[in-house]
Amino acid sequence: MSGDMKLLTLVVVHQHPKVLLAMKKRGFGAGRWNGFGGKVNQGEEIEEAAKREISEESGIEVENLEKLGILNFEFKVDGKLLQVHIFKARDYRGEPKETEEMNPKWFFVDEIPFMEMWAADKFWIPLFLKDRKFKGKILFGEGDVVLEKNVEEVSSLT
Ligand code: 6OG
Repeated sequence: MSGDMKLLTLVVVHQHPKVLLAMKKRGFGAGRWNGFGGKVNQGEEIEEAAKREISEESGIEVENLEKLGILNFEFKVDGKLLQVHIFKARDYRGEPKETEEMNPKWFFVDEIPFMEMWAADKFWIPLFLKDRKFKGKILFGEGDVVLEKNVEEVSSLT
């Protein structure tokens, strides 16, 4: 992994036929619906970070996470590199509540608001919904448009 690649987590709760997304109210990706997540801290396990972030951002606790994807995002404008580890949660404890960072909402899987989400989401969410594992790389340009994409199903993420 390159030196300045940031490691991030993303958790989507999937209770078919619905998924739990949240409107990001501030910071990176504000104004878009997304799962919950954030930066992995120094010395922290990735899965541990994912559980911590969903708890901080929504008030719910998740125990069993299934890692389904690893995506590398590159931003042409500033050279930023992100590696996002994507997890599915099927069950949780507590009730999702609005926090300073996120406002949660359930969506039917056929009503996912892709127009108000990161532009690459439509390439991996269909795999996610089918419990398929995937890896990929996406290059974003000005205005966060997708310039290049390569997302593929894999048999194992390791
Ligand atoms: P904080 O910087 O707020 O965490 N994230 C992305 N999610 C999607 N769906 N697409 C992207 O394409 C993303 N880039 C980052 C990872 C940022 C949160 O946003 C996610 C984290 O959950 C570029 O701590």
